[in-house]
Order: sequence, then C-alpha cells, then structure tokens
Amino acid sequence: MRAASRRAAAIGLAACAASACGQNGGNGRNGGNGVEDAATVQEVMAARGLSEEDLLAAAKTYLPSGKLDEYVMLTSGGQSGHLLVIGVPSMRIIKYVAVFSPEPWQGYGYGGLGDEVLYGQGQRGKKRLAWGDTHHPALSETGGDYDGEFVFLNDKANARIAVIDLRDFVTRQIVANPLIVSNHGATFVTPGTEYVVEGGQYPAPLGGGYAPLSAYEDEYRSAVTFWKFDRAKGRIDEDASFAIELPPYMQDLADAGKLASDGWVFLNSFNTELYPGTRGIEGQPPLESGASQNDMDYLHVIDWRKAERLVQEGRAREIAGIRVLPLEVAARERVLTFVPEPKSPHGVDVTPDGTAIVVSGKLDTHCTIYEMSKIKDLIERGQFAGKDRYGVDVLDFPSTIRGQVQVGLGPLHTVFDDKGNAYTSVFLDSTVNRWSYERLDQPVEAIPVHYNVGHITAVEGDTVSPGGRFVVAMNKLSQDRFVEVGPLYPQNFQLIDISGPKMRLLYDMPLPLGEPHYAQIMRADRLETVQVYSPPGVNSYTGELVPGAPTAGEERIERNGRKVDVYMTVIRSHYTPDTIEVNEGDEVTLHITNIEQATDQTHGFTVDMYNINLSLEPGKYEEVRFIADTPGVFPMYCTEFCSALHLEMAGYFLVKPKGAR
Ligand code: CUK
Ligand code: CUA
Repeated sequence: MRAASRRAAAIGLAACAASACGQNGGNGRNGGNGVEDAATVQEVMAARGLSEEDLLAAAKTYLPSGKLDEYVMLTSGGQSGHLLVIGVPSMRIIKYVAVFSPEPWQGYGYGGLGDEVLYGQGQRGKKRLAWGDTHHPALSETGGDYDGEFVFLNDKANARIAVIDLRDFVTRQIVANPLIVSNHGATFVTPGTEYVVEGGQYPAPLGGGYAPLSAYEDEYRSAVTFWKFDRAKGRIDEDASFAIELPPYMQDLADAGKLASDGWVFLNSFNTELYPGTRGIEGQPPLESGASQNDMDYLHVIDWRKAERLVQEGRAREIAGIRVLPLEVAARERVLTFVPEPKSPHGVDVTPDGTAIVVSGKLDTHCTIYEMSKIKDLIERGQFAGKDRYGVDVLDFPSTIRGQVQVGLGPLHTVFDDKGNAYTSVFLDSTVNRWSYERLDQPVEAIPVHYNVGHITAVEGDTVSPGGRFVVAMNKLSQDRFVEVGPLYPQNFQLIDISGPKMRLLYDMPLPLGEPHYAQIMRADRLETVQVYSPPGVNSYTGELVPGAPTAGEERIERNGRKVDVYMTVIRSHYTPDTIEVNEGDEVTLHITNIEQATDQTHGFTVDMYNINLSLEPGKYEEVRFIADTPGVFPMYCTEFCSALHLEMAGYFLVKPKGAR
C-alpha cells in the first residue's frame, strides 16, 4: 500500500481504488523517462511513447512563446459565477472575469466600486447574493455575427443577467428579473442584439410571492423576458423591456431565429405534465418521473416582433415593474404557438441560414429538424392540430419537420460549421456526432469524448457564418484524464479538429472552476480592447471619467467632523499620501486614482484586516467607504508585484482608539 493511500485510510476516507492509486504513481502514462537525453523529435516520440498523430495534435495546438491564439473562447464559469476567457487552439486560460461572485484579484466585491454592481444593482430578496449559476454566455451580434463588443451571461439560480463590456472585460451591469425565480433559456441575443432573451425555468407566481403547489396549474407561471439592449449606453434598458407570460411548463433552452427565421425565438420545454413534485404526498412519484410521462413536450415558437408591437400598442399589463404580455393575448394573437417536440428535450439550435431548428431530446435518440418555412406557413394559414389547456395553438408535428437524424443516446446540443455540418453532443454515448443538416440522409460520424459531454461549441458556430476548424466538447466527467486531486474533479474541455474528413481529438484541458455549461468561440481579432484608462480617473464599472478623481498634486486629506475624505494617487512605487490617521468610528472615504499610463502597470491596494482589496489598473479610479471601527495600526500595501520597490509600496492606516490622546 502506498503511503498516500495508507494515510487516506487512516483519516477515515476510503482508501483510493486501485485505478486511482496506479494513476498518480508513475504507471508510465506520464512517460518522461529518457526524454531529457532526447535530441530529435523521433527520440522524444520514442522516449515519451508518442505517435505521429499525437505530434500532429501538438503541432496544431502548440503556440511558441510570444505567439497569440487566433480565437478566444468565452465560457460560463458554472457555479463559480465567473466568466472565463480561454485561447483557442492553445486552450490556455487567459482570464477569469468576475461577474456574479466576488473576485479579489480584480478587486471585485472587496470594498471598491464593483460592490455597487455585485451587491447593489444585482440584488433581490433579503439575503445578500454573492454567487451565480452561470450557464450561457451570449456575445453581442450585428447582422447575426459576433461583433466583439459585449457579452451577456445568465445566473440561473437567481434569474439575473449580466452585461460585460469587452473593451475591458468588466461587468457593467447586473439585472435581476423581478418576474421569475429561475432562468435557463438565457442568455441569447436577437441577431442585431436588439434584445437579450431570458427564458424562465422553474415556474412560480409571476412577480414573486406565494401560492401553494395545489394551485400550480392556475397560479404558477413562467415568462420569457426580452431585455432591451441600449448599445450606445452599453446597458440593458429595463423600462424599454418586456416579457411574455408563459404556461407553467418548465422552459428549457432557447435560441433566436436569424435570416429565414429572423423575428422569432424558440424555447424548449419539459414537464408539460404540469407535475409539481410529490407535494409531500406519500406514494407520489418524484418530479423527475412525474415530469417525464408525455411522449411529446412543446417547442415554444415566439413571434417577438409581433409581441413588441402589441406591447407598444398597450396590450401588456405591468407586473413587478415589467410590461408583460398576458398569456391569453399571446395565445390569441399567435405571438405564442406550440409545436410538439420529442419528450424532455434540451438543446434548441437554429441553423446558420435560419431555415431550420434542431431540437435534441435527452430521452430520445434523434435530433429533430424543424423547417421554419413550414411552421410559418401553418401559422399564417391558421392550420392547427389543437390547443393546449391554456388556449395556445398547437401545430401538427409531422407537418413541421424537415426530418429526424438518429445520433445516439442522449443528444443535448448542436453547433455548426462552414460546410453545412451540424455537431451534436451526445451525453449518454459520450460522443460528438457530425451530420449534415442539409442532407439528412448522409451518414453520421461519431468521435468518442471523455466523458459525458454537455454543451459543445464551435468557432462562431451559432452565428450566420460559422468559422469551422474547431469544436470544443465541454465534458462533465474527467475521471482517469488528469492527476487525481480528490473527489471533486475538474471538467474536461476537449478540443476537436473538424477541418478534415475525419474529426480528430487534439487536446484535453481541465477546467477547475465550476461547471461551465455553454461557451462561444470568437475570432480574437474582433476584440478592440483598451490597455489603459485615459485620461486617468475612470470608474471602470461605468466606463466614465469621475469628476474630482484625484490627480497628481491634488492629493489631500479632508476632515469634516466624523467624515474623512482621502484623495490619493498611486504611481510606481508609492501612495500619496502614505499615512492616514483617523479616529475610531470615523467614516472614511478613500478616493484613489492610479495615475500610471503605461501598459500593464497595475497596482493593488489593501488595508489589512479591513477586508479591502483593490486592483488599480492604469488610469483606474476607485472609491472605498467604510467605518474605521477597529482601532489599531494597519499596513496598507500594494498587492501586485509592480516594480523593484514593490515591497516598499506601502504605508500606514492608523485608527486612534476612542479616548486616546
Ligand atoms: S445547459 Cu444549463 S443544464 Cu445543457 Cu445549456 Cu447544462
Ligand atoms: Cu504597486 Cu506593487
């Protein structure tokens, strides 16, 4: 027994299984022996047991020092509440962007101006929300292509949406949806980013409040919200936004139509059984099985342009401050139409040309491909197969489809390339399947992935002009892929080369920060970022120059009774002033400008024991307000190694105890 497993047993954990023990202990899989003497590629291959295919994969992903990635992948950070930026094809992590959770390196949530975004505008309920369950980032689009300006991100757990500005990758806005209590079909944008779409998931009384589960069918509802995006301001305009009331089915993923389907939004659903769980009644099945009885659920087909018009005509009523188009109006005016979809679907994805909608059923082995022209035609002609219990028209399933493609067990999500191919993640089979969405009779090619792939993402693969070349399988499980680090495993992102006639696996990347769901891959040259805030004194959370932000020569400490205002500048390698003395109980406001204008000259700032930490990028302004309630001597210092005299970049914050002379 190896020492490590003896210790694990001794502390009451299960001794690691044979497979795991072998793995960390040099079973040859990390194969390094002899490589130090290898002088040629052939010798390295022999020493490390690499095949030609391995070398090819390395050559396709490796970037020599100083070379940049062609693409950036923006991925949700799952339960971490962050957004991640990863270079493709190198799969190097470039940045975590703090969105719904505090992040000390970025000084987000530790006393500075980011607190207003994180703990101010994004709050709802009585508990302070300090995390998000992020699923789907959506890059802003112009004409159905990514434009590199903004990215939106949802928080499923608290029904919130964030706006991140891609000029500096800073979260500018968090909007809480007062109508619903959870979302999932979020975020998705219309092709011109007119709206950021947020579909609800678990129904509840609209606008909050209580209703017993016995009133589920009558009083519980869902909604899809169309958040109006004001591009010039870079903000969601809540007053110009609206929602559509939906039946209390559990809505799942969404996608916006484009080109041939522009003006429409598609939203999946499950639990058309309207089963609310056991309600504590003995013998009732759990929600899982109660919600999986019907053979078909409803694809929600939403005419958002018509909805927008009806709202402008005053047909909405206001709930919790949002204009909501009532379900009966949406049904009568055919803003909302249903198309049956195979049992408990998950992903709904519109093809690049907008002519078809691919729905993948978790409990079905097919992808169902709906034809937009058929759906539109039937709606226009008023030809319906029936109505649901809420009066929504239901189309005839066979009349709406282009066809079905058998892909395997548990298809989830589909993305596209530039050659008319679709790529579907197949969860239970653990494969990525390539098939033609134009010629449904073409054979399906499968490549195994490791393991249990959720979402899948392709280069610009959900736009009107996909880039091809790479797909990333976002796998849920990673056992036996990486060195074991305990029972919580990373996710495994696998980079797949799709450029050739056969798909090839290139790279495994552990993703150890939450469980990302969706990601988008964009050409890196679409980004136009700022390197410094100029002129100095910019609040990075508003993007605006702050009047009165301290500049060189204007540093001072102003006292007004119990209020102390400190106007400080920061430059290599000192704070001015570097001594602040206040009295216990004083209300202190620090106004700090990093007056550096040189690239990459970031300083940090902390006041020890006061839970304050700031990141001061060149030109950034920060403001911290707090009560000096703990007397004592507290070093303030720079938390970013910025110069040879970084350790000297410090000072003292002194709090004189009450009654001291
Ligand atoms: S997802 Cu949200 S449960 Cu398949 Cu888009 Cu992971
Ligand atoms: Cu400034 Cu370290």
